[in-house]
Amino acid sequence: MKLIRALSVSRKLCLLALAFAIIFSPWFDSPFKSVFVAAANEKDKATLYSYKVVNTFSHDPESFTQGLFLEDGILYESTGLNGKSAVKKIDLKTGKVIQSRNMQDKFFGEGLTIVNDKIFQITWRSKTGFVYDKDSLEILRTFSYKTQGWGITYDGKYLIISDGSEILYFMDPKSFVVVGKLEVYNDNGKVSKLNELEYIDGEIYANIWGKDLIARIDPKTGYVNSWIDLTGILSKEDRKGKEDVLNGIAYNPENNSLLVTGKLWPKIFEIKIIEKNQQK
Ligand SMILES: [Ca+2]
Repeated sequence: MKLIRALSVSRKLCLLALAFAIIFSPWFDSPFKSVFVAAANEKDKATLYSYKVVNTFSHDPESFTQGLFLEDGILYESTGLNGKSAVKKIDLKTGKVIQSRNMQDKFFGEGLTIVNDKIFQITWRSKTGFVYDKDSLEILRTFSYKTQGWGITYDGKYLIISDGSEILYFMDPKSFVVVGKLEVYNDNGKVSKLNELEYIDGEIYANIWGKDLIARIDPKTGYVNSWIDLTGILSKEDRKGKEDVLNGIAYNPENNSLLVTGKLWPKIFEIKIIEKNQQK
């Protein structure tokens, strides 16, 4: 299914767009698609970026990181695992937990993002999302969705949710209606296992589950414009044996850097992106 993100706020138009996509989805899976992808290759080949660590912060090695967001020097982190899931506010520089709210054992926390004065958090298999007051961490309401929940970010208008596949879902943050879906692909076909997300300056950044790799996705087409290869970022010395995969991207607008960490990683890395001038 190709881009069917409905831009109109009119529910009627959204429904029409969805109907259009459903009707024509087989057509988009036809050879026309490969022609389209080939054309995109000629114009815009994915760039491979590397990284430079500019700062290192401590990270709780017991935190099974699922979502990360930075605002005003405070790191908002969502952690997973049943019985260990929580939403935390952390002083980035000291690593000290300022405030935290544990989730019920039945919930496995996943991504989180901030929209104005509210925190939006999703869960893995419960099809349940939570809206918290950003200051008090009180639960204001819950919402539901039809897929698994992996990552979530906000583009200024819609929540964008990943479910571990190649599809990103665009959801209205007030009505919780999914207004569109985006298939993510590159020159080799669909790009799946999209996990933690961060919307930065007109692009969607996504961890690829199981890899030290971030895709930078064009939100209009779903095409992966470039990759950030984070291979080796957590050194052998920092690996004690139980660290899991990269799974946290936050953006620091103060110096245009990224903050990245992983599940049970002892460190958060502040990085600058460096072009490798290589093709993926
Ligand atoms: Ca994030």
